[in-house]
Amino acid sequence: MNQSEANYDEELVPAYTLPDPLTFPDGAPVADAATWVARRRPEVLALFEEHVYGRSPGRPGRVDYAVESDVGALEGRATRRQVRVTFGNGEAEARVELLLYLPSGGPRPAPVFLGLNFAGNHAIHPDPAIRLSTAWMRPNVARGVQSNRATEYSRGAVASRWPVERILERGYGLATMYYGDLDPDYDDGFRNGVHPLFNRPGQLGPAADEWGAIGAWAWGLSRALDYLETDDDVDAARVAVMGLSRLGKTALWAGAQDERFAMVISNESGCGGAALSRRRFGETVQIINAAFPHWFCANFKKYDERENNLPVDQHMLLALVAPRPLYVSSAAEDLWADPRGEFLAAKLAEPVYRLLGAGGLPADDMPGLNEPAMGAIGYHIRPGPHDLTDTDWGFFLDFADRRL
Ligand code: GTR
Repeated sequence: MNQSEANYDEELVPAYTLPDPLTFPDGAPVADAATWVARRRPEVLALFEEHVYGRSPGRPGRVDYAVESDVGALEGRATRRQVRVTFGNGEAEARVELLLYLPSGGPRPAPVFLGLNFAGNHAIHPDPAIRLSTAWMRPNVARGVQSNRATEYSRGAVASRWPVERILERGYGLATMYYGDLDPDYDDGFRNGVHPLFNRPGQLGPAADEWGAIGAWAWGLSRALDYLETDDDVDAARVAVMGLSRLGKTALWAGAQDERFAMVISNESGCGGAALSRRRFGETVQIINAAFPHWFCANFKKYDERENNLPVDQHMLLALVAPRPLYVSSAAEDLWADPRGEFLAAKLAEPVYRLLGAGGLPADDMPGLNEPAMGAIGYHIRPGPHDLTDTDWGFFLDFADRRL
């Protein structure tokens, strides 16, 4: 099934009943905040681990940071740090490059946006000092990828998605890593990236309830936060984790698991991200598992064409972020990601936010284009196709000003 064959007709969305985040499997209600925190939240998190993303390990046995810092980057606007992070377990090793910009003359320690990128750190900005990634990349002529490797032509190729100067002017830092450093985005049985660091003796790949690629990318976001906690110029208690599309799914999963993230932003994360699976609008569980068999845990394939059997739906993933500020954004032409399903999931996370005394999403129906609603939960839909744009960032920055 391809994008043109999916359902985009609201009339053809099947009738469905969603599991209730505030009801235990035996029908008992989650009556108060303490019960959510102590019993229901861990239960819901475990359901997502077992059935959707797989369980992830903790920190590896050995982590080294090699830090190179320049206080005069971007014509004096920024301090640029490039951190080579090496993970090891005595046998296997994996290397990840973290790029961090902090605003010169801004508040210290600085709050930071953290997000994975699709095309290598060198592609987010033309800054010639950014190390050119040597990692495997998906083929992409427009981004100057040749034989699965970046070239000089790749520098700044996705700069439109990362308005670095604007983020710095608003007093925030930006930290990013190439997602392929953590796990190259193809179905190879998890022989590369960080997975092998955690194989038990004789284990060749993850069990059916163990992490896939999204699990590994989200794990990497937590490891980036581990580094940020060691950096005195970063306010690690004010890190917003964000991402676009598959990396938006990843940001949500990272924010759900790791409560150190102070804010979570999903940009057009769609199926397996912010969108309700049971709506079967645009991309479905079956479609995504067929196209990307390595993203979720193997158990998730049991729900191909059987969304109603899932013990969770994606509003419950969003509820795991509560009471921390959560922002969900959609694009009007990005029907594949089901904007209405993303809005509804954000709205349906609200009862958990309210139970925790955090407020909610101040919109009863989908707001108009470029009319964000911002409470403890924020949402916007902007015109245009699937992308991460200046408009999106403007709203993320406003939301962070209010809530981070
Ligand atoms: C698509 C996929 C989406 C989304 C997107 C992306 O092919 O179907 O779920 O993740 O890729 O990450 O760009």
